Amino acid sequence: MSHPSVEDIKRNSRGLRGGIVEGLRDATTGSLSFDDQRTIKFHGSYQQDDRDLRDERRRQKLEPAHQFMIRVRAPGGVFTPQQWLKLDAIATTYANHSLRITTRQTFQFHGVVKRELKTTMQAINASLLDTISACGDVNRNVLASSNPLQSRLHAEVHEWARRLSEAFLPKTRAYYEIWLDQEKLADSGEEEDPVYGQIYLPRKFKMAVAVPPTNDVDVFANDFGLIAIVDEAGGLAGFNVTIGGGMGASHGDAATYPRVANVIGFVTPDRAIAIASAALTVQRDFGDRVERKHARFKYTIDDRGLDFIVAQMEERAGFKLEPPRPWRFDTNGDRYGWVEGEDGRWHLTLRIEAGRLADRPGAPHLSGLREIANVHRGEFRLTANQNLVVAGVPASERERIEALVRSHGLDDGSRAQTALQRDAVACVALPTCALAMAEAERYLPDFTAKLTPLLDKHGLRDAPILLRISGCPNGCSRPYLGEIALVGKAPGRYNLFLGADHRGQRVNTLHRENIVETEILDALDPLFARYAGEREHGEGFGDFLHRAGIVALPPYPTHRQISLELQ
Ligand code: SRM
Ligand code: SF4
Repeated sequence: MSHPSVEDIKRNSRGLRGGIVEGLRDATTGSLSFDDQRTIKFHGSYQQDDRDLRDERRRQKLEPAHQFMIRVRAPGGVFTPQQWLKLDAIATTYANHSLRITTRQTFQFHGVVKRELKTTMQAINASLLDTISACGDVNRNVLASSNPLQSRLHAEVHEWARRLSEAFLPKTRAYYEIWLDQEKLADSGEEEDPVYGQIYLPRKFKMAVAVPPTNDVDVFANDFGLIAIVDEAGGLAGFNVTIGGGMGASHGDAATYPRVANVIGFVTPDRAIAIASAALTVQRDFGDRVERKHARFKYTIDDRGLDFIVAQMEERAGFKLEPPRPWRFDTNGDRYGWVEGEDGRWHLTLRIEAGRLADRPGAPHLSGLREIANVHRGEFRLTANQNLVVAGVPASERERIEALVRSHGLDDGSRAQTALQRDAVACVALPTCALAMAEAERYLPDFTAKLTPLLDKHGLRDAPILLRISGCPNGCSRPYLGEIALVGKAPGRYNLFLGADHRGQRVNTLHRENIVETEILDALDPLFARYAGEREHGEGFGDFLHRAGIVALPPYPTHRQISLELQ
């Protein structure tokens, strides 16, 4: 039986309701119907199954171990200690006893079974959070720089992430009816949605707000981005606008490729929402609604031409963009440890390996953060590098927080043996991700441990080389912005990419295809040796590989030009 297209499912879903209510009631299966598995994404949840158990259950002629992933909407990734405690309780009551910090500054729960899905959604709502639009063909969780050094600007920029998120929330009341039992209105299913209409966007749409000099949100990997420009008094003058970033690709399909965004101009803050709306609606109207692999804004821009898209945006916004203002990014990483903010409060950035918070032998991280949330009076900020900032700590409280960090082994960052280990990012992959071709999160500690002797051999223990691992080419850890990246091809086999910068402005290049761990280590060893011997002061590994002629810019359309413009 052939399934309806996602476009048809959206059109016939009565404002994203579909048959979810009935499907949740059906106790004969742990699964939802094909259509509802698509519709429920817009409510922030994915149906998955435990892939570690798949073969065994097949042998036993059981249906797969169906379970749901739930993703919270948290623009800019800020949570209160009270919210933290509630999310922690949800993780231990309904999910797999872990909280997963994502590369888009929010939490995912894994392992929620269908009969507890509604209760879990209600519990999330009771923590004054929701999951609306966390997945689906809509504007996704909006990123905001979490650099704690600039407290005043951070607060302002975080507010912009919230505004962008609110401005592009779907208008349907489906979420409230399905999950919170709110009454159906007379026009239920017929709500006017001036932004999304009935068929929403052709594909997901992502926005980020960055504050130079830190590109910790990888703004150039987003469909739409704002780069904060500071005025002479240190206030917000406005934003440079970026469009057309995206990471996803498919192995062996040259029509798909990662792309860094173009910087198209400058707007004052009062025009930011209008220009974001223009970008989103241009993509809504011109994006590909037939081939989902080709439906992201980056392809619309490359197919139609940047000038056409910008002209469309300016017409819809009702103004012309000003020329972009100068900016400079130094890094797309996080800065670990304590820093004092402008307001005299302290902020502690903790390295959380692959964003996974759980209680493991010798590392009771989930419990440790519960203890911290019990005494902390500031906020928690998640970073887009899957790390955590315990933010807004009065000087008098530092010692108490520090003691809890130490006693729960939460000082991963300072314990990491190499700078590479400390900054590495890996996507979830197995066992929950349906699309994973190889391990990522679970492989990260093993792989970085194998790299340590190599780095030591070449005196590179402290070299901040950026490693990113993804279990498949979709690129959820933004691997194409890694100086070294492994992209899963098959169990134990990866494509090795090299040569991004460490500022998120240049994508890397495929270096070796479909290789196993020993081949990866053998490929890196001589490159580390040359880097150690020939690098210039302050030169990053990726930059060195380009200067030494070891890698060239990738052949993707427009990429060369954008990369050169951003240098
Ligand atoms: Fe992603 C699909 C996990 C950030 C590109 N992503 C998925 C799914 C839902 C798999 C699926 O469709 O069945 C993964 C669920 C795994 C699991 O078990 O939890 C998944 N993506 C993640 C997270 C959790 C990775 C992580 O380790 O943190 C991130 C959640 C972000 C969030 O909170 O919203 C995550 N995904 C990203 C990013 C990075 C970013 O946005 O900055 C990208 C690349 C940027 C981009 O969108 O271009 C990304 N995910 C994808 C794609 C490829 C999209 C494309 O244009 O081709 C897919 C596949 C798809 O959509 O068909 C995908
Ligand atoms: Fe899954 Fe692939 Fe995304 Fe990793 S990159 S979480 S394997 S879809």
